[in-house]
Amino acid sequence: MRVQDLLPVRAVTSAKLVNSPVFNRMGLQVARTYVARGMYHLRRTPRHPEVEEYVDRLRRDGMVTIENFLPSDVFDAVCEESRALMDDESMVQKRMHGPTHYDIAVLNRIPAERRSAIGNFYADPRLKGLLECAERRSFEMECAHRCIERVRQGEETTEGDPETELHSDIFFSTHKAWLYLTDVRPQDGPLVYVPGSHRLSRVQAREIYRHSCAPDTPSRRIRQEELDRLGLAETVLECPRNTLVVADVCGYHRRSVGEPGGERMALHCSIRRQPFLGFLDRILDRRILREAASA
Ligand SMILES: O=C(O)CCC(=O)C(=O)O
Ligand SMILES: [Fe+2]
Repeated sequence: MRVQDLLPVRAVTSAKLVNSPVFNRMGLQVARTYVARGMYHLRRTPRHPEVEEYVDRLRRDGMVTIENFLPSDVFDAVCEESRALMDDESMVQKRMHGPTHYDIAVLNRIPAERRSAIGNFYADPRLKGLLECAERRSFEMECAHRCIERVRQGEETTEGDPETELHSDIFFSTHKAWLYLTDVRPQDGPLVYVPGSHRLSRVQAREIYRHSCAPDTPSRRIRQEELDRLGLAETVLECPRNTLVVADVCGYHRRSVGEPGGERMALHCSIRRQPFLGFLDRILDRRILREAASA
């Protein structure tokens, strides 16, 4: 057994669940959730006045969209570079999520000279500011999971795309961002988010408890009945190209079902820091930065 699989280790790290029916029945997952959310709110937020308005919206709704994020010449260069990389089979990792083709090109594996325009997006101080305020901590963008992402809708299969079920990724505030490089229309399977679902309520705590006692999937699936009780509703993030979306994915979301042939492409970025032991991130980050410097 690996150290990270031990119960006491899982309990204090970012593991989605602790695999102990006994401790979960005693309320461990609910306790982890309350403590992680409490610690999140107690952390001092780095100051980035230039994105204050967006951070306020993100705090209120759990998500924010910013249209025309990049100047058009920078955006065009980003699109051209991204297309060339996604057309190069040697750069792309392909996966199927049920009928959905999910292709990514991981930024750290792309030679620096082939991602100079893309690099401008990830180095944009507004992106870093927004994510740091969202996470309430500072970090280096190089340590986030960054990739070019292409989501293509395939023909219906017996097995559905699990991402199309409304879910919460994880029990603590964790952020994902997408800069859409293509217009996102209903047939392209836009992201759907439930504004306000990132706030922990008693109704949610009860559902978190129920799920932890008999987890069918690591990321909790949300039933319509729960939304009704919370009085919350879904928003479909249909949007024009060059829109930035940042979402707290402990809030409820899903990928909507598009139509075969529908496609969307984005520069994606996912932050998953430790909810309790921030120093572990700093140790890992140092290693990532060292490796990047020696590559
Ligand atoms: O593809 C999407 O829009 C969202 C998929 C999802 O659930 C996630 O990235 O956590
Ligand atoms: Fe998700």
